[in-house]
Amino acid sequence: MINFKEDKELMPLNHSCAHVMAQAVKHLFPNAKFWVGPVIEEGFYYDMDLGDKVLSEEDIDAISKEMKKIIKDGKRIVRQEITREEALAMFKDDPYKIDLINNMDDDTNITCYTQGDYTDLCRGPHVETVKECKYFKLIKFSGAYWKGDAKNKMLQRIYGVCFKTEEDLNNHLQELEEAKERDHRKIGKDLDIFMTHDLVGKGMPLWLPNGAIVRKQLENYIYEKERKMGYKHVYTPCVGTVDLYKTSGHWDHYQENMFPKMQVDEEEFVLRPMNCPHHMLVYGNDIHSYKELPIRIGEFATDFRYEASGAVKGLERVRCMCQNDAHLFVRPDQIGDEFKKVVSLILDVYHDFGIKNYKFRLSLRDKADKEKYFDDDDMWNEAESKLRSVLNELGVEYFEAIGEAAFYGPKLDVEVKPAVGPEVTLSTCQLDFLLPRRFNLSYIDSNGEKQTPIVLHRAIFGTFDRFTAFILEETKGALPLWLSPTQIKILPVNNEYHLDYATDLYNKLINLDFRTTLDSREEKVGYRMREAVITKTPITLIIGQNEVDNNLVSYRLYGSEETKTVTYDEFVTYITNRIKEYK
Ligand code: TSB
Ligand code: ZN
Repeated sequence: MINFKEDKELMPLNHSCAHVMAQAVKHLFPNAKFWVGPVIEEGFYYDMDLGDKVLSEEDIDAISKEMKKIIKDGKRIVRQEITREEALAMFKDDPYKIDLINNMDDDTNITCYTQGDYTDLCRGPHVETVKECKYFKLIKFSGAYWKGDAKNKMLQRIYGVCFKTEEDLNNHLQELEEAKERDHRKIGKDLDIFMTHDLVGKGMPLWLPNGAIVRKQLENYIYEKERKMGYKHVYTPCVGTVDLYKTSGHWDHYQENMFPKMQVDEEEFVLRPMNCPHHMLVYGNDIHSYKELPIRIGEFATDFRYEASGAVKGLERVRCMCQNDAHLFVRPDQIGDEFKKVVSLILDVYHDFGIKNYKFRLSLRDKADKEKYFDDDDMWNEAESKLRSVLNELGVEYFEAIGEAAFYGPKLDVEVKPAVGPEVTLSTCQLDFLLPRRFNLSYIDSNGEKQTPIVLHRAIFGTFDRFTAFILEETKGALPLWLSPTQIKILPVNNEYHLDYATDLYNKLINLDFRTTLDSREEKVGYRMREAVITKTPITLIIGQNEVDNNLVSYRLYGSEETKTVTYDEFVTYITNRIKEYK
């Protein structure tokens, strides 16, 4: 997808188109007041105050029409430099623009751009005439709080895109349509993976039976891998006291991302946003010798985070999530090895899921920023060079992001691109030199002295929520056999002659733990087959006379028109192998 903000030609074009849109709005709603109309990665938008008016589809159509008129009229876009006083006078009726002007630095060169009867305060750049904005489309509209703050007035926001040619616009609209089809929110609904309900709350999805199967498979899968790597799994409560989070530092540094505290008797609790503090206490429950390290404490742990209401999105960004979390307690000489194991596990998992479109981002500190980063040059230098050398050793491609490290240490994130919206982080591995100190953790070294361990925070799936969203989009809902809620659907061609055999088959497959359903509705087999395709069932068994007479199984794979006929044993071997290979 194009990034409008970074495209040298599309950026000014979309900027001008935002002005044309504002002009059209002003023609239709003369009292409209305007806040900001920037170019963003996905095109442009403009936020405006239309009084009590809430926009409808019809309004958007009317605005589009008016824009076309303005564009046809073809006025030039004229730039003008003005003084602060002139600007304040020019926009005296628009409190939003006055707010912008008042917040500008004294030395700002204030400019405005005029086309016909419309002038906007703006830094530019713009195209020459509004004529160039011919190939545009208003994409969507929504409410948006002024300055993104829920305490402020809700403004109306309209999003759009603009291109240089009709062909580019049409291609883009088609891509958007395809992305919508691939959006996990649509697939999740179509396949009954999850639902949401106002009575439960924003960003709090409910996993339906089909989704619960997928999640359980993911849990079993990663649990096995982690256990083989020596992880010990725990269960800890999804609340902690305020004091716990004061000890960890989250109370001071992470509070804006947390749900507010609640009082129970004399204790003050918060819903936990992270599991690290609990795991620190688990480690501290015993005295440890250097020989025991690394100690790897894992948990499928529920966390709550206050995500902005405009940011929550399906399963991808939620307020109640379950992390595939672990904290690895290591000695300084074990950092490299342990980090390598985590990266190898990430690669291994991505390979099993066939995930190819991702980027590793190594987040390092900005040496000049002594405020943001915990001050220990030797520690940082050593840690960063260790992480780098492990990545090079593994031949992993990555990019470095200076100034993106956490306060407590460098980290490695895996970035992926969802069908709709900006990139998100899936896996993460974060080095931490501070938290073990805050909790006074120690191990006894070979000289009998107390030392402080170092912690690696890591989540391979990130959260089950986000990972499921991602995998639904990657597969367009056609999940691999081992993950699919229903693996096999059996269709007897004619119940009178084939149902007994089909039922027998069904019982045998269920006993072997294959997720099987029997569709013996009195509908034509073609109709039932089409439905199996719509629900993206990986394997459909078609049982007719030949199968009954010769004790055979005929099957069709999702996405294929071909029917294969084999013996029951051959069929079981085939699916068993496919599941083993995560195919
Ligand atoms: C890895 N303490 C560490 C942990 O030990 C931690 O919490 N790291 S995190 O903040 O980066 O979160 C871990 C992962 O959770 C992220 O990599 C991301 O994949 C996922 N995640 C974060 N916020 C959300 C959210 N709102 N919805 C869904 N998943 C999320
Ligand atoms: Zn953690």
